[in-house]
Amino acid sequence: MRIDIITGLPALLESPLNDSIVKRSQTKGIVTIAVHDLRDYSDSKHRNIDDYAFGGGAGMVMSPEPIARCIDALSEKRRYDAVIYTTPDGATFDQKRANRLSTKENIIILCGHYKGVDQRIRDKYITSELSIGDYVLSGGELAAAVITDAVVRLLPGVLNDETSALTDTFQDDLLAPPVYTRPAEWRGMEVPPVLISGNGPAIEEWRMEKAMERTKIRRPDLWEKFNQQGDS
Ligand code: 6GU
Repeated sequence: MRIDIITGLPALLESPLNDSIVKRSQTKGIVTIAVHDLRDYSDSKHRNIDDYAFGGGAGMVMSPEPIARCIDALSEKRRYDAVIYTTPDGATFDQKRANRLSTKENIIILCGHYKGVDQRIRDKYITSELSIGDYVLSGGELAAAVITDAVVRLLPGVLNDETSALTDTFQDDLLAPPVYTRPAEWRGMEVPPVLISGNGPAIEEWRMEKAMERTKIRRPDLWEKFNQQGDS
């Protein structure tokens, strides 16, 4: 898979993409992530990428030309399956969307900034608009890093058995069960005995029970969805 991220603030993406699992999957050649500095596509002397909003009002708007140049240059090299724009007024990103995106070959993520991009860019280039939740960030870079991380860890070969995405919270509409590590007794608190029983099926049953209990209490919305699976 290839992910091209277009941003006015490339430094914000540096460490999230160059550490841990996302870094390792790039080293392994499973994904190529390229960050493009929008200022490199500016036609102005001061490398401006934004301008005043027509009609007035506070806040700058990202200019269309640098973005169009960047997307056009990329599109000459390969065909893109999706051109995503990160914006608080987009559809909420979730595990289902992560799963879907992980099957794409080439995607572009355009990071929104200031008051957003000129609407004509959204009309002409963008295939989907994504938000990572109902709160406002200073820019779309952190959202792009979140989306990239969630997608990359699903790619075949990125995770091993121990970190398998199959047991992730949300993958089956259930939260993950509690986990414990050594020591078995710590500051007077003990690990649930079943986990050190060696009884595989009993452990699985315990984990399922705890996952359901947690989901029911913490996320009644997910619990309802879980119970509707298999209905109809
Ligand atoms: Cl994608 N961008 C910004 N600026 N704020 C957000 C967001 C995106 N998702 C949630 N809040």
